[in-house]
Amino acid sequence: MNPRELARRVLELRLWQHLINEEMKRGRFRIPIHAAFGHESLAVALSEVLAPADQLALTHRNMAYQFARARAFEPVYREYLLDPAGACGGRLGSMNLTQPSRGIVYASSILGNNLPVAGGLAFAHKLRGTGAVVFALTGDGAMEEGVFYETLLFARSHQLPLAVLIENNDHSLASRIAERRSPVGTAALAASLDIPFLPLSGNDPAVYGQTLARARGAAQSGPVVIEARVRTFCNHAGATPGWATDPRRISLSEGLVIEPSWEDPAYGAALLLGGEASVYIESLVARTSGLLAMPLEESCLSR
Ligand SMILES: Cc1ncc(C[n+]2csc(CCOP(=O)(O)OP(=O)(O)O)c2C)c(N)n1
Ligand SMILES: [Mg+2]
Repeated sequence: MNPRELARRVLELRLWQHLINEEMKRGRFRIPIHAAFGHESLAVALSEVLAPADQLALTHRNMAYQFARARAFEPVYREYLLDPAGACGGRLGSMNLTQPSRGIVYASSILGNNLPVAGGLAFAHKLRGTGAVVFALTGDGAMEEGVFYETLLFARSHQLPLAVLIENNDHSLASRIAERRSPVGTAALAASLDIPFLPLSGNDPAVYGQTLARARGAAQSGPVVIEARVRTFCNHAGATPGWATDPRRISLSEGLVIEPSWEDPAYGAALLLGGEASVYIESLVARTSGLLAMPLEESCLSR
């Protein structure tokens, strides 16, 4: 996919997350929802490299992947409203939302819980010889669960087609890694198990796509570990109902870009698209604004 199309997708995910966030701030949802502002380049790139039979096993912070796979705002939004017209009939909400026809077969709020499930799925693919790869997402907090190591060991022992993608945002709830544990050299840990390791940083979806395609290729003959440095722009959870101390500072009225730096995927995407960015976003807004409880402010389109 060409870089401009990738940039459009990144902005699409950013806009849709903003729309959900604005609705969250207005108390529209009865369930906790974790925004993933800052994870858009990863989600776009991973979605691009998935082959039709590949599968995704996600974490609690799965919004960017849901939108990337749905390629539409409404089914995910309606699911968050627990509307029967939602992506899963309004039965799964956010943290467990799956879209099996789009490869998302599992998502869990229990840290680390998706890893052995993904290992089992990969085992099934190996036994059946499907050629598919399972991608399991995890965080720098969730990788502290013992099952992270067990899954890698099991996957390596059986040479399973499993790609474990760590989204390292240096946060588990409000704690930084240095505050809560010793550092883990993920590359060295993977090497100790004879598992290939690939790092990601910089938020260029084209570069991410190339690396993830390499990871996918390698995973066809055994597990791989990928670690992405990511800045999550919403503290722990974004504007989650019931999270009393959430600052709820992110606002669509200040534009799609949260911070003019390469840590913000929308910054690079908007820069690449130039004047086309606002025209594209306007066309997306025209398709979604009728659904929302909130009025959309004109100002968000011009930034
Ligand atoms: C087994 C388990 N322990 C604790 C929690 C509570 N909890 C929810 S999210 C979270 C932090 C997760 O950090 P990380 O895996 O890095 O993901 P991030 O939120 O940073 O994307 C914790 C401790 C949980 N959901 N499951
Ligand atoms: Mg984290």
